[in-house]
Amino acid sequence: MPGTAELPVCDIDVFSPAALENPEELHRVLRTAGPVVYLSRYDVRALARHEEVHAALADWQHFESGSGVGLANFRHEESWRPPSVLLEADPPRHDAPRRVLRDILAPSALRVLRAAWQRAAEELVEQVLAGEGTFDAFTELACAFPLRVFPDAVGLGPDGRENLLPYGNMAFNSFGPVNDLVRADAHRVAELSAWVNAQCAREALTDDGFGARIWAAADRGDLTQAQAPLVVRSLLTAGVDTTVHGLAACLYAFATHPEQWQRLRERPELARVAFDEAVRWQSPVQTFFRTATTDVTIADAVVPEGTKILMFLGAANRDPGRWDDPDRFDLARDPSGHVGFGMGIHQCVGQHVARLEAETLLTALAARVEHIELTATPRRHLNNTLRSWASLPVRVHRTR
Ligand code: OVM
Repeated sequence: MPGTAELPVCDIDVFSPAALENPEELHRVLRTAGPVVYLSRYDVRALARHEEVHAALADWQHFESGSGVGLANFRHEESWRPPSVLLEADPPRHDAPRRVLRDILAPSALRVLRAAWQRAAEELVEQVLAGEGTFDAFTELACAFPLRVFPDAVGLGPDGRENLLPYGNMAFNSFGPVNDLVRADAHRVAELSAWVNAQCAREALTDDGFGARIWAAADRGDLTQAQAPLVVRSLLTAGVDTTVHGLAACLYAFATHPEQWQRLRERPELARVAFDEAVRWQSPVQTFFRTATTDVTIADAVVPEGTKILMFLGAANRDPGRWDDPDRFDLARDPSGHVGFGMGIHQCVGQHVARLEAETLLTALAARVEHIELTATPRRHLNNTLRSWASLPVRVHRTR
Protein backbone atom coordinates (compact mmCIF):
# COMPACT_ATOMS: atom_id res chain seq x y z
CA MET A 1 0.00 0.00 0.00
CA PRO A 2 1.72 3.21 -1.11
CA GLY A 3 1.64 6.14 1.27
CA THR A 4 1.57 4.07 4.42
CA ALA A 5 5.34 3.62 4.80
CA GLU A 6 5.79 6.16 7.59
CA LEU A 7 2.59 5.26 9.41
CA PRO A 8 2.40 3.10 12.50
CA VAL A 9 0.75 -0.16 11.47
CA CYS A 10 -1.73 -2.19 13.49
CA ASP A 11 -2.61 -5.66 12.23
CA ILE A 12 -5.24 -6.38 14.92
CA ASP A 13 -8.71 -7.26 13.63
CA VAL A 14 -10.55 -4.37 15.26
CA PHE A 15 -13.91 -6.09 14.54
CA SER A 16 -12.91 -9.46 16.02
CA PRO A 17 -14.98 -10.84 18.92
CA ALA A 18 -12.00 -10.25 21.25
CA ALA A 19 -11.68 -6.59 20.26
CA LEU A 20 -15.43 -5.97 20.44
CA GLU A 21 -15.67 -7.68 23.82
CA ASN A 22 -12.86 -5.62 25.31
CA PRO A 23 -12.18 -2.50 23.21
CA GLU A 24 -10.38 -0.52 25.91
CA GLU A 25 -7.09 -2.33 25.40
CA LEU A 26 -7.26 -1.89 21.62
CA HIS A 27 -8.11 1.79 22.09
CA ARG A 28 -5.01 2.30 24.23
CA VAL A 29 -2.85 0.62 21.59
CA LEU A 30 -4.29 2.78 18.81
CA ARG A 31 -4.08 6.08 20.73
CA THR A 32 -0.50 5.33 21.74
CA ALA A 33 0.65 4.24 18.28
CA GLY A 34 0.09 7.71 16.79
CA PRO A 35 -2.48 10.24 15.58
CA VAL A 36 -3.10 8.16 12.42
CA VAL A 37 -2.66 4.38 12.41
CA TYR A 38 -2.78 2.14 9.37
CA LEU A 39 -5.05 -0.89 9.91
CA SER A 40 -3.44 -3.41 7.56
CA ARG A 41 -6.24 -5.92 7.92
CA TYR A 42 -8.84 -3.54 6.43
CA ASP A 43 -6.59 -1.18 4.46
CA VAL A 44 -7.94 1.89 6.23
CA ARG A 45 -6.46 4.60 8.42
CA ALA A 46 -7.71 4.86 11.97
CA LEU A 47 -8.06 7.84 14.32
CA ALA A 48 -8.36 7.15 18.05
CA ARG A 49 -7.27 10.41 19.71
CA HIS A 50 -9.85 13.01 20.66
CA GLU A 51 -8.25 15.84 18.73
CA GLU A 52 -8.13 14.01 15.41
CA VAL A 53 -11.51 12.28 15.77
CA HIS A 54 -13.18 15.58 16.69
CA ALA A 55 -11.51 17.39 13.80
CA ALA A 56 -12.43 14.71 11.23
CA LEU A 57 -16.05 14.61 12.40
CA ALA A 58 -16.29 18.39 12.07
CA ASP A 59 -14.70 18.45 8.58
CA TRP A 60 -17.49 17.22 6.31
CA GLN A 61 -15.91 19.04 3.37
CA HIS A 62 -12.86 16.75 3.41
CA PHE A 63 -14.44 13.67 4.99
CA GLU A 64 -17.70 12.80 3.30
CA SER A 65 -20.48 10.50 4.43
CA GLY A 66 -22.06 9.95 1.01
CA SER A 67 -19.70 7.07 0.23
CA GLY A 68 -21.01 5.32 3.33
CA VAL A 69 -20.07 5.60 6.99
CA GLY A 70 -19.18 1.92 7.24
CA LEU A 71 -16.27 -0.02 5.79
CA ALA A 72 -18.06 -0.54 2.46
CA ASN A 73 -17.24 2.19 -0.03
CA PHE A 74 -20.44 3.08 -1.91
CA ARG A 75 -18.28 4.37 -4.78
CA HIS A 76 -17.38 0.75 -5.51
CA GLU A 77 -20.01 -1.41 -3.81
CA GLU A 78 -23.73 -1.18 -3.43
CA SER A 79 -25.24 -0.84 0.03
CA TRP A 80 -27.57 -3.50 1.47
CA ARG A 81 -30.36 -0.89 1.41
CA PRO A 82 -30.96 2.46 -0.30
CA PRO A 83 -28.60 4.88 1.49
CA SER A 84 -29.93 6.99 4.35
CA VAL A 85 -30.76 10.53 3.22
CA LEU A 86 -29.31 11.77 6.54
CA LEU A 87 -26.48 9.57 7.72
CA GLU A 88 -25.13 8.65 4.31
CA ALA A 89 -25.58 12.02 2.59
CA ASP A 90 -23.56 15.22 2.32
CA PRO A 91 -24.59 18.84 1.85
CA PRO A 92 -26.53 20.04 0.00
CA ARG A 93 -28.67 16.88 -0.24
CA HIS A 94 -28.32 16.20 3.47
CA ASP A 95 -29.66 19.61 4.53
CA ALA A 96 -33.40 19.44 3.91
CA PRO A 97 -33.92 16.07 5.62
CA ARG A 98 -31.71 17.24 8.50
CA ARG A 99 -33.65 20.48 8.98
CA VAL A 100 -36.98 18.67 8.94
CA LEU A 101 -35.94 16.06 11.49
CA ARG A 102 -34.09 18.63 13.63
CA ASP A 103 -37.33 20.60 14.04
CA ILE A 104 -39.46 17.52 14.74
CA LEU A 105 -37.02 16.27 17.41
CA ALA A 106 -36.14 19.68 18.89
CA PRO A 107 -36.34 20.03 22.70
CA SER A 108 -39.31 22.41 22.33
CA ALA A 109 -41.17 19.86 20.19
CA LEU A 110 -40.57 17.09 22.74
CA ARG A 111 -42.00 19.01 25.71
CA VAL A 112 -45.47 17.55 25.13
CA LEU A 113 -44.06 14.04 25.63
CA ARG A 114 -42.43 14.60 28.99
CA ALA A 115 -45.43 14.02 31.29
CA ALA A 116 -46.47 10.80 29.56
CA TRP A 117 -42.88 9.49 29.49
CA GLN A 118 -42.43 10.34 33.17
CA ARG A 119 -45.59 8.35 33.97
CA ALA A 120 -44.48 5.45 31.76
CA ALA A 121 -41.11 5.39 33.54
CA GLU A 122 -42.75 5.42 36.98
CA GLU A 123 -45.09 2.58 35.97
CA LEU A 124 -42.26 0.50 34.58
CA VAL A 125 -40.10 1.01 37.66
CA GLU A 126 -43.02 0.15 39.97
CA GLN A 127 -43.62 -2.95 37.90
CA VAL A 128 -40.04 -4.25 38.23
CA LEU A 129 -39.97 -3.32 41.93
CA ALA A 130 -43.14 -5.36 42.55
CA GLY A 131 -40.99 -8.52 42.15
CA GLU A 132 -38.22 -9.86 44.38
CA GLY A 133 -35.90 -6.95 43.71
CA THR A 134 -33.68 -9.05 41.45
CA PHE A 135 -34.14 -8.74 37.70
CA ASP A 136 -32.31 -8.16 34.44
CA ALA A 137 -31.88 -4.40 34.17
CA PHE A 138 -30.99 -4.77 30.49
CA THR A 139 -34.18 -6.49 29.34
CA GLU A 140 -36.57 -5.16 32.00
CA LEU A 141 -35.50 -1.51 31.95
CA ALA A 142 -33.04 -0.61 29.17
CA CYS A 143 -34.95 -2.54 26.48
CA ALA A 144 -38.42 -2.22 27.92
CA PHE A 145 -38.54 1.54 28.40
CA PRO A 146 -37.61 2.74 24.89
CA LEU A 147 -39.93 0.10 23.43
CA ARG A 148 -42.79 1.46 25.57
CA VAL A 149 -42.41 5.09 24.59
CA PHE A 150 -40.54 5.51 21.30
CA PRO A 151 -42.57 3.43 18.81
CA ASP A 152 -45.74 5.17 20.03
CA ALA A 153 -44.08 8.57 19.63
CA VAL A 154 -43.13 7.70 16.05
CA GLY A 155 -46.70 6.53 15.43
CA LEU A 156 -46.07 2.87 14.62
CA GLY A 157 -48.89 0.37 14.56
CA PRO A 158 -49.02 -2.34 17.22
CA ASP A 159 -47.78 -5.28 15.16
CA GLY A 160 -44.22 -6.36 14.51
CA ARG A 161 -42.48 -4.09 17.01
CA GLU A 162 -40.32 -7.07 18.01
CA ASN A 163 -38.54 -6.47 14.68
CA LEU A 164 -37.14 -3.10 15.74
CA LEU A 165 -34.17 -4.28 17.81
CA PRO A 166 -33.12 -7.02 15.34
CA TYR A 167 -33.29 -4.52 12.48
CA GLY A 168 -31.15 -1.99 14.35
CA ASN A 169 -28.68 -4.68 15.33
CA MET A 170 -28.39 -5.65 11.68
CA ALA A 171 -27.99 -2.05 10.51
CA PHE A 172 -25.24 -1.33 13.03
CA ASN A 173 -23.46 -4.58 12.17
CA SER A 174 -23.55 -3.58 8.51
CA PHE A 175 -21.08 -0.70 9.09
CA GLY A 176 -18.38 -3.25 9.84
CA PRO A 177 -16.83 -5.95 7.64
CA VAL A 178 -18.83 -8.94 6.45
CA ASN A 179 -17.85 -11.11 9.41
CA ASP A 180 -19.70 -13.77 11.43
CA LEU A 181 -21.88 -11.11 13.09
CA VAL A 182 -23.18 -9.97 9.70
CA ARG A 183 -23.49 -13.50 8.33
CA ALA A 184 -25.52 -14.61 11.35
CA ASP A 185 -28.35 -12.24 10.36
CA ALA A 186 -28.08 -12.55 6.59
CA HIS A 187 -31.16 -14.77 6.42
CA ARG A 188 -33.27 -12.02 8.04
CA VAL A 189 -32.27 -9.02 5.89
CA ALA A 190 -35.17 -9.32 3.43
CA GLU A 191 -37.82 -10.01 6.06
CA LEU A 192 -36.72 -7.29 8.49
CA SER A 193 -36.18 -4.71 5.74
CA ALA A 194 -39.62 -5.43 4.30
CA TRP A 195 -41.26 -4.89 7.68
CA VAL A 196 -39.36 -1.66 8.41
CA ASN A 197 -39.97 -0.28 4.93
CA ALA A 198 -43.69 -1.02 5.23
CA GLN A 199 -43.86 0.98 8.51
CA CYS A 200 -42.44 4.05 6.76
CA ALA A 201 -45.49 4.50 4.52
CA ARG A 202 -47.87 7.33 5.43
CA GLU A 203 -50.77 4.88 5.79
CA ALA A 204 -48.86 2.76 8.32
CA LEU A 205 -48.38 5.69 10.71
CA THR A 206 -50.77 7.35 13.17
CA ASP A 207 -51.61 10.95 12.38
CA ASP A 208 -50.01 12.46 15.49
CA GLY A 209 -46.46 11.09 15.69
CA PHE A 210 -42.98 11.97 14.43
CA GLY A 211 -43.75 9.90 11.31
CA ALA A 212 -46.84 11.93 10.45
CA ARG A 213 -44.84 15.14 10.95
CA ILE A 214 -42.24 13.89 8.47
CA TRP A 215 -44.98 13.24 5.90
CA ALA A 216 -46.48 16.68 6.63
CA ALA A 217 -43.08 18.20 5.80
CA ALA A 218 -43.22 16.41 2.44
CA ASP A 219 -46.73 17.82 1.84
CA ARG A 220 -45.38 21.32 2.53
CA GLY A 221 -42.62 20.71 0.01
CA ASP A 222 -39.82 20.70 2.62
CA LEU A 223 -38.99 17.11 1.57
CA THR A 224 -39.70 15.12 -1.56
CA GLN A 225 -42.23 12.28 -1.44
CA ALA A 226 -39.31 9.93 -2.00
CA GLN A 227 -37.31 11.29 0.96
CA ALA A 228 -40.14 11.10 3.50
CA PRO A 229 -40.20 7.31 4.00
CA LEU A 230 -36.41 7.27 4.21
CA VAL A 231 -36.44 9.86 6.99
CA VAL A 232 -38.97 7.73 8.88
CA ARG A 233 -36.64 4.78 8.27
CA SER A 234 -33.80 6.73 9.93
CA LEU A 235 -35.91 7.06 13.09
CA LEU A 236 -36.56 3.33 13.11
CA THR A 237 -32.92 2.46 12.39
CA ALA A 238 -31.12 4.85 14.69
CA GLY A 239 -33.73 5.45 17.39
CA VAL A 240 -34.12 2.18 19.25
CA ASP A 241 -30.92 0.15 19.76
CA THR A 242 -28.93 3.32 20.44
CA THR A 243 -31.18 4.40 23.31
CA VAL A 244 -31.46 0.84 24.64
CA HIS A 245 -27.69 0.51 24.91
CA GLY A 246 -27.31 4.12 26.09
CA LEU A 247 -29.72 3.46 28.97
CA ALA A 248 -27.94 0.17 29.65
CA ALA A 249 -24.67 2.11 29.84
CA CYS A 250 -26.23 4.32 32.55
CA LEU A 251 -27.52 1.35 34.54
CA TYR A 252 -24.20 -0.48 34.28
CA ALA A 253 -22.36 2.67 35.35
CA PHE A 254 -24.51 3.14 38.44
CA ALA A 255 -24.47 -0.55 39.39
CA THR A 256 -20.68 -0.42 39.40
CA HIS A 257 -20.32 3.08 40.97
CA PRO A 258 -22.58 3.12 44.05
CA GLU A 259 -21.22 6.47 45.24
CA GLN A 260 -22.35 8.05 41.95
CA TRP A 261 -25.82 6.59 42.45
CA GLN A 262 -25.99 8.27 45.87
CA ARG A 263 -24.98 11.54 44.26
CA LEU A 264 -27.79 11.21 41.71
CA ARG A 265 -30.29 10.36 44.47
CA GLU A 266 -29.31 13.50 46.34
CA ARG A 267 -29.44 15.62 43.21
CA PRO A 268 -31.80 14.05 40.63
CA GLU A 269 -31.29 17.05 38.37
CA LEU A 270 -27.93 15.41 37.54
CA ALA A 271 -29.79 12.80 35.46
CA ARG A 272 -28.95 14.58 32.21
CA VAL A 273 -25.27 14.96 33.01
CA ALA A 274 -25.28 11.32 34.11
CA PHE A 275 -26.58 10.24 30.73
CA ASP A 276 -23.94 12.25 28.83
CA GLU A 277 -21.21 10.95 31.12
CA ALA A 278 -22.43 7.38 30.52
CA VAL A 279 -22.42 8.01 26.77
CA ARG A 280 -18.85 9.33 27.06
CA TRP A 281 -17.75 6.47 29.29
CA GLN A 282 -19.27 3.60 27.28
CA SER A 283 -19.75 5.16 23.83
CA PRO A 284 -22.78 3.07 22.74
CA VAL A 285 -21.83 3.93 19.14
CA GLN A 286 -18.16 2.99 18.99
CA THR A 287 -17.08 3.77 15.46
CA PHE A 288 -17.97 5.41 12.18
CA PHE A 289 -16.05 5.74 8.91
CA ARG A 290 -15.69 8.67 6.53
CA THR A 291 -14.20 8.89 3.01
CA ALA A 292 -11.59 11.49 2.02
CA THR A 293 -12.83 13.82 -0.73
CA THR A 294 -9.25 14.88 -1.68
CA ASP A 295 -5.82 13.96 -0.38
CA VAL A 296 -6.11 15.16 3.23
CA THR A 297 -3.18 15.63 5.60
CA ILE A 298 -3.74 14.73 9.25
CA ALA A 299 -0.76 15.23 11.57
CA ASP A 300 1.69 14.87 8.63
CA ALA A 301 -0.03 11.72 7.34
CA VAL A 302 -1.80 11.80 3.98
CA VAL A 303 -5.22 10.21 3.68
CA PRO A 304 -5.52 9.58 -0.07
CA GLU A 305 -8.60 10.77 -1.90
CA GLY A 306 -11.37 8.18 -2.00
CA THR A 307 -10.04 6.12 0.91
CA LYS A 308 -11.72 5.49 4.23
CA ILE A 309 -10.80 6.59 7.72
CA LEU A 310 -12.15 4.78 10.78
CA MET A 311 -12.93 7.04 13.72
CA PHE A 312 -12.89 5.42 17.18
CA LEU A 313 -15.42 7.51 19.11
CA GLY A 314 -15.02 5.31 22.18
CA ALA A 315 -11.24 5.78 22.18
CA ALA A 316 -11.54 9.57 21.78
CA ASN A 317 -14.01 9.64 24.67
CA ARG A 318 -11.36 8.14 26.96
CA ASP A 319 -8.31 9.90 25.57
CA PRO A 320 -6.14 10.89 28.58
CA GLY A 321 -4.94 13.84 26.47
CA ARG A 322 -8.46 15.25 26.64
CA TRP A 323 -9.98 13.89 29.87
CA ASP A 324 -8.75 13.70 33.46
CA ASP A 325 -8.93 10.15 34.76
CA PRO A 326 -10.88 9.15 31.62
CA ASP A 327 -11.82 5.64 32.77
CA ARG A 328 -13.73 7.01 35.77
CA PHE A 329 -17.51 7.42 35.51
CA ASP A 330 -17.91 10.68 37.38
CA LEU A 331 -20.97 12.93 37.64
CA ALA A 332 -18.71 15.76 38.84
CA ARG A 333 -16.99 16.10 35.48
CA ASP A 334 -18.23 18.11 32.53
CA PRO A 335 -18.63 15.50 29.78
CA SER A 336 -19.50 18.05 27.08
CA GLY A 337 -17.17 17.76 24.13
CA HIS A 338 -17.47 13.99 24.09
CA VAL A 339 -17.97 12.57 20.59
CA GLY A 340 -20.40 9.81 21.58
CA PHE A 341 -23.13 11.59 19.60
CA GLY A 342 -20.66 12.53 16.88
CA MET A 343 -19.86 16.17 16.17
CA GLY A 344 -20.65 18.67 13.45
CA ILE A 345 -23.42 18.53 10.85
CA HIS A 346 -24.24 14.85 11.43
CA GLN A 347 -24.25 15.03 15.22
CA CYS A 348 -27.06 12.83 16.53
CA VAL A 349 -30.32 14.55 15.62
CA GLY A 350 -32.21 12.34 18.07
CA GLN A 351 -30.09 13.15 21.13
CA HIS A 352 -32.86 15.15 22.79
CA VAL A 353 -35.17 12.15 22.50
CA ALA A 354 -32.49 9.97 24.06
CA ARG A 355 -31.89 12.50 26.84
CA LEU A 356 -35.60 12.68 27.64
CA GLU A 357 -35.81 8.88 27.85
CA ALA A 358 -32.78 8.77 30.13
CA GLU A 359 -33.92 11.64 32.30
CA THR A 360 -37.41 10.24 32.88
CA LEU A 361 -36.20 6.69 33.56
CA LEU A 362 -33.31 7.68 35.83
CA THR A 363 -35.47 10.13 37.77
CA ALA A 364 -38.15 7.50 38.35
CA LEU A 365 -35.49 5.03 39.51
CA ALA A 366 -33.61 7.48 41.72
CA ALA A 367 -36.82 8.32 43.60
CA ARG A 368 -37.52 4.66 44.36
CA VAL A 369 -34.23 2.80 44.55
CA GLU A 370 -31.62 3.24 47.29
CA HIS A 371 -29.05 0.93 45.88
CA ILE A 372 -28.34 -1.02 42.67
CA GLU A 373 -25.82 -3.86 42.58
CA LEU A 374 -24.82 -6.51 40.08
CA THR A 375 -25.68 -10.07 41.10
CA ALA A 376 -23.64 -11.74 38.35
CA THR A 377 -21.20 -10.75 35.66
CA PRO A 378 -23.05 -8.71 33.03
CA ARG A 379 -22.95 -10.13 29.51
CA ARG A 380 -22.17 -8.20 26.36
CA HIS A 381 -23.87 -8.72 23.04
CA LEU A 382 -21.36 -8.27 20.23
CA ASN A 383 -22.07 -5.85 17.41
CA ASN A 384 -19.68 -4.36 14.84
CA THR A 385 -20.62 -0.79 15.86
CA LEU A 386 -22.58 -0.81 19.11
CA ARG A 387 -21.13 -1.35 22.56
CA SER A 388 -24.08 -3.46 23.50
CA TRP A 389 -25.47 -5.76 26.16
CA ALA A 390 -27.20 -9.10 26.50
CA SER A 391 -27.78 -9.05 30.25
CA LEU A 392 -27.31 -6.86 33.34
CA PRO A 393 -28.47 -8.93 36.34
CA VAL A 394 -29.09 -6.66 39.33
CA ARG A 395 -30.54 -6.52 42.81
CA VAL A 396 -32.12 -3.25 43.90
CA HIS A 397 -33.18 -2.04 47.31
CA ARG A 398 -36.36 -0.11 47.36
CA THR A 399 -36.52 3.21 49.18
CA ARG A 400 -38.46 2.74 52.40
C1 OVM B 1 -30.05 6.39 9.42
C2 OVM B 1 -29.11 6.26 10.58
C3 OVM B 1 -28.69 7.37 11.28
C4 OVM B 1 -27.79 7.25 12.33
C5 OVM B 1 -27.33 6.02 12.68
C6 OVM B 1 -27.76 4.93 11.98
C7 OVM B 1 -27.80 2.59 11.85
C8 OVM B 1 -28.65 5.04 10.94
O1 OVM B 1 -30.27 7.50 8.98
O2 OVM B 1 -30.58 5.38 8.96
O3 OVM B 1 -27.28 3.75 12.35
